[in-house]
Amino acid sequence: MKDNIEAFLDLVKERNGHEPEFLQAVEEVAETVIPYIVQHDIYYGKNILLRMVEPERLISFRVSWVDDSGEIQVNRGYRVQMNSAIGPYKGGLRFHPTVNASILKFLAFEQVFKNSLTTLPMGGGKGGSDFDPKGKSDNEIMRFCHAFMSELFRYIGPNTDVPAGDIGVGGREIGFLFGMYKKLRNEFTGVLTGKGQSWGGSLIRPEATGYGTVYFAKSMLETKGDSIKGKKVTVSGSGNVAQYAAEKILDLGGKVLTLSDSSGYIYDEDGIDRAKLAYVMELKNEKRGRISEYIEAYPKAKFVKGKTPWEVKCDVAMPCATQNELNGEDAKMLLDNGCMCVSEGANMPSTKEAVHTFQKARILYAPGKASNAGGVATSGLEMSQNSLRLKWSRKEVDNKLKDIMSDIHKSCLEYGKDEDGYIDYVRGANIAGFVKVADAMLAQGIV
Ligand code: NDP
Ligand code: 2IT
Repeated sequence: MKDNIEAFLDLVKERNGHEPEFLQAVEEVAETVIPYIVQHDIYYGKNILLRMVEPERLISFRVSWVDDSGEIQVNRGYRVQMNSAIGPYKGGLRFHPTVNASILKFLAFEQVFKNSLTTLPMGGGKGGSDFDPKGKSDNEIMRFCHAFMSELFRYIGPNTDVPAGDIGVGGREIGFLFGMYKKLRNEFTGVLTGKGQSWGGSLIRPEATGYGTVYFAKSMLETKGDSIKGKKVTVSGSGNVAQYAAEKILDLGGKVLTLSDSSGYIYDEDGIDRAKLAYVMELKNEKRGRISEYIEAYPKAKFVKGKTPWEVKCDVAMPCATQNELNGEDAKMLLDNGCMCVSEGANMPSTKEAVHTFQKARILYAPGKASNAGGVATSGLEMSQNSLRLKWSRKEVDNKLKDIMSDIHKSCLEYGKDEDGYIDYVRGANIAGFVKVADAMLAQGIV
């Protein structure tokens, strides 16, 4: 078995050796899915995984725009169309200076499995740009988004590829992107998700990733007869996912101790309650400030510069910022401090060492492709509403989101339960996600 996995990874490394994040994501899938393929004749010998690691299409393009001082800026735009076996490509756009082909290929690869898990008919894709939105005026953001879409529009469409938000892309950016797409195509379609409520957006989409991550943690805790109530939770990030994870933790009676951004974390021993969370939402979403400003409003809390929240004692940890933000040392600290559950809101926030540390300690650990799938699932619900030309109520969407997260949890149990009862959510999510896509690929032949 080891030989099979190594031979496969050697081949992937030969072709993508300069893409560490992509290789990390592929390795995790290969380690769990290849043993399953070897045991199942219908998948064996068909090079299905080798086909899945090669994007169906990778588009890279120039984005030129003019900043407020009249200077011409040039950024690089991308869209990775990874797999369309079970539906149109679907996945977010990330605007962050670190964006490159490796990061977007890892995200697109994860997205294929995640979207398959949602039970909805969506293929996988991801895109974005190395554009840095920090410190840009609204007008600069608009000009960049318009320039970006003036090229991307050729490759997407409501039945082809439906982008959405990710780091650095929220409601404001989706509005500008949609506006340019509509103008160029002269069509009002559901080509993007995360739209505003008055022009085709779904209720609960902004909340969905964070809520879903907490619903998933709830399902995990229930396998131990436990709940979120009374739990001390450390959350990283302070963007879209972190904010709504915090809100749902409060709804379910948990205590939120931390939030962070790329400068450091804040620790509020008394808990970040609803009023404090409302302050954070305004600070981050309206004023576009830094999390360190929290201590000006709440001086009893402390700001720890340049560090991540994993040194704070907690029962449950929810990394909701970015990839590889929680390493092996952090995992050990969490375990030493009694952490019993990790539900990932971000994509691949735990390094390989951290994942193995959690699994060895047999705590409840869910990989992002399972626990953060609520965001894209609700994007799928937005697409359905757009096709039907109607709008479901908040309650309807939230109930569907809850059902989907519970179905994802069941799929993980189906493929990830060990004989001694331990649930390997990584194996469960990878195999369940793989089977649906692989079956569709087999049915459609070698294309
Ligand atoms: P936002 O842009 O709203 O927020 C990102 C947060 O993460 C900010 O607090 C940001 O801090 C922090 N962050 C970003 N890069 C780094 C870094 N290199 N080191 C430390 N902190 C960092 O993005 P989202 O909340 O939407 O996304 C967060 C994570 O969740 C990402 O991994 C994304 O892929 C994933 N995700 C998002 C979904 C969605 O629907 N939006 C769905 C599923 C997953 P700063 O302001 O300092 O950059
Ligand atoms: O990583 C993700 O799942 C997202 N950024 C959301 C993608 C989407 O299409 O809603």
